[in-house]
Amino acid sequence: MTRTAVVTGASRGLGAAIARVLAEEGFALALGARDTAELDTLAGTIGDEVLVHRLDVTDPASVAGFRSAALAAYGRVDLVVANAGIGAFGPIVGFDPATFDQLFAVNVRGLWATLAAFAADLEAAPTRGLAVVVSSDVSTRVFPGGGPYVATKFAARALARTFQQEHPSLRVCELRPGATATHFAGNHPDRRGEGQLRADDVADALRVALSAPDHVRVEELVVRAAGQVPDY
Ligand code: NJP
Repeated sequence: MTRTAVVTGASRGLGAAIARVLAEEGFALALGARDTAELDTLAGTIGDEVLVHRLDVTDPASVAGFRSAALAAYGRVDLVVANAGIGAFGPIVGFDPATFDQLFAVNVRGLWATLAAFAADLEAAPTRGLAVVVSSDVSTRVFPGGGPYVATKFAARALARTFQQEHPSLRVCELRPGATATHFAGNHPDRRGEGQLRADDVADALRVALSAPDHVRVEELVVRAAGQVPDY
């Protein structure tokens, strides 16, 4: 039977690139994001077994609806890619409170809601369930102007690791991209600097975790552009 993957934040950027890799690897897909027009366009280019569903990870009912749609279509979930995320940067003093709340609503509460919604399905999967948490290379380091965003990614790492401890039969992989040319934080994929990855570079790295046999857990993948000055 075909393995099934769900991807949050699949309408563009890393989520869309990961969806393409998963389709190549033979997964049936359920793709979620708020922009269903972009999802439809993507689905039309990557294969036949692709379900698209409007998803806002900040809304528990929306996450539940996404799960129901995936299960109705495929009856199983082998892989969850919790990728939906937003970025905003600025010093702690003067940071906009509404933006602060939105960062945590999407990057932390949305991640929690996604993992919680699909935990039992991953445990019931015929293969050893895999949860991929897209955090960041800044899930273990800080920099001035990164405060609130970086805090969400430290939190994402904490949730990923706790989820692994609470579900030892599953495999949790924290995917930690460095700067990547996407629409993230008002950037544009066409403006890729030397210190930036392509979304495809990050998605390709995930193949290591996807191809690992059931008894192997790839816990963490950190991917940075060779042109990025290392800052550990
Ligand atoms: O960004 P972008 P990336 N509910 O803006 C979706 C992390 N990361 O691909 O809802 C559901 O091109 C949005 O869809 P839509 C980053 O923190 C990146 O770079 O239609 N989905 C879109 O598909 C994030 O966790 C860099 O607007 C929601 C997607 O999220 C992940 O990579 C570096 C949503 C964002 O696509 C993907 O970001 C790094 C919601 N409420 C970590 N809100 C980097 N690019 O440099 C947004 O270290 N989305």
